[in-house]
Amino acid sequence: MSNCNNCTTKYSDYFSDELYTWCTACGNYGIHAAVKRALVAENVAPKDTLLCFDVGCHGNGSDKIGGYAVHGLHGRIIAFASGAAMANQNIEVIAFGGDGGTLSEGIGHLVHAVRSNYNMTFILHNNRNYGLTTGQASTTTPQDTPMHASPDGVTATVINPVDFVLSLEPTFVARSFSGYVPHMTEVIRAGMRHTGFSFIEILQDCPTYNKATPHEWYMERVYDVTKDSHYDRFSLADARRVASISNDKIATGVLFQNLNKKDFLSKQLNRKAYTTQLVDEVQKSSVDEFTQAFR
Ligand SMILES: Cc1ncc(C[n+]2csc(CCOP(=O)(O)OP(=O)(O)O)c2C)c(N)n1
Repeated sequence: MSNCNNCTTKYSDYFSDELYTWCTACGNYGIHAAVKRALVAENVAPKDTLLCFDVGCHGNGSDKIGGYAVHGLHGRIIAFASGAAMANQNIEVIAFGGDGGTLSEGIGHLVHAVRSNYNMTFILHNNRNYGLTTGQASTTTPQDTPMHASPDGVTATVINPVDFVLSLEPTFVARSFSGYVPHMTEVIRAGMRHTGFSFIEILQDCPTYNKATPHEWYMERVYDVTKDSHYDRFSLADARRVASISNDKIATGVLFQNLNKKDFLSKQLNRKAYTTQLVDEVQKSSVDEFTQAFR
């Protein structure tokens, strides 16, 4: 599985003994497998990884994978993860969020993380609904689809996450499908290798609540646009042209990359002289001592 010569990280290093609670055929299983494969292929040991989960069905996977993990507040995981990535650039920070939490409650964090170009990878689990709270419409639910709490459908317009992020001058935008583990793995690896904010949308199966666009619907439409030799992933115009999710075709792959824009920390002139990480510079004290004051 790994393609480096001196790899020491094994797939089993990311195993967990916890019981999965996701529905049968949930896309989260495939996404977890791809994340583990990507970490192993990039030879990142669990001790060097921080996996940051938002609240949602996907977030309930936080203890189903080895390594350091954080389960944050709904919609706020990008804020936490970007801070962690800046505090210690020696760790691989990957954050996960649902379309509900990321594109409603937390949309401001997404906007500013893209603009700031924090050096981290963000994986959007786009199952086109609020899954954990039993299938309410999110910003990516197709218009007029009957959902829990909106049986007549919602009339608000839909956000296309890739199109939206492309409007913010991003440095890395990719898309994949939860039914295709090897493809997700390669896209996630590319995102991990990119310096800056890597935005990856995974179109995620939700057999329980997303009846409008089931597994077969995606299977018939997804294709890797980057296999086309005319496609230029450094062209914003090319990416915007293929961003839409039509009833016909859905482009996947690394859709856009800008290698010329520096990440947030590299642009901080006041950090130029430092050889240490931010985390080395804070005064360490016991949390116990701090909480004593409130007991
Ligand atoms: C600030 C806040 N708002 C709402 C909730 C309730 N809540 C918890 S999980 C959830 C649904 C999450 O949906 P999504 O982010 O799409 O993730 P999924 O469950 O589909 O993976 C909601 C609304 C909450 N915990 N905190």
